[in-house]
Amino acid sequence: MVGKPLLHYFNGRGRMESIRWLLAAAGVEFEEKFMHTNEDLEKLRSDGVLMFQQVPMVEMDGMKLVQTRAILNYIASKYDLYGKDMKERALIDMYSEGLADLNEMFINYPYYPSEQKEENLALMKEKARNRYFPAFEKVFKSHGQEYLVGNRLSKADIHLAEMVYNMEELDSNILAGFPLLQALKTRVSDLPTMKKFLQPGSQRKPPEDEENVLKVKKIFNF
Ligand SMILES: N[C@@H](CCC(=O)N[C@@H](CS)C(=O)NCC(=O)O)C(=O)O
Repeated sequence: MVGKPLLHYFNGRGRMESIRWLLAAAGVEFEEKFMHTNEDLEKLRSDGVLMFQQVPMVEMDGMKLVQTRAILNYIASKYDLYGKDMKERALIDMYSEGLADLNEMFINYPYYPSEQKEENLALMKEKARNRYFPAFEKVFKSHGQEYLVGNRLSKADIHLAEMVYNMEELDSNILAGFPLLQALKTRVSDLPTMKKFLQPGSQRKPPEDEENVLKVKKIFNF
């Protein structure tokens, strides 16, 4: 029997969180091995299992996968969350990359010094409200379907739902004026696999707090 995917990262959201969401959506159970210290990271490096000396790393199907997007694409291909043809895949990639740009801001902002943190927070909310959310609302409006591409669930829907959750944590009113994004959020949250993942105390990580930020800074020496 093939074992569960094993996720190597720190015990926080960061770049691994989208991987957790996608595995959950696919109904795949996974295990996690957390790095708590810089020694834990150095141990992985000296074991030679991190191709570019970086995490996330996911052990899956006999591979030791690195590079977040490569990992996401593998999971999406394997669990049929990547469209039915090249054109659908191109759209899914386009939407996912837009969300990855916003996610990059989301991942990084907790680690800035407080003044810059406030600036980045404001910029990120502005971009969500005025650039990314209107673009996705327009996609739904244009085709009137339940999911972004091909009228069936894809990785792009999962990344979008994750981002909606993230942004709502920062501004509970951010979905005002985006009824179709609200509907997507509900649809994804109601998937049986996501219900389990999203319930309190499940594998969804809490927001990065100051204590975790300090721990992460120590792990990566910055
Ligand atoms: N492009 C890579 C970036 C990975 C990355 O920057 N990982 C950070 C932790 S979130 C890391 O390992 N930093 C240590 C380093 O770069 O030496 C990906 O998407 O996986």
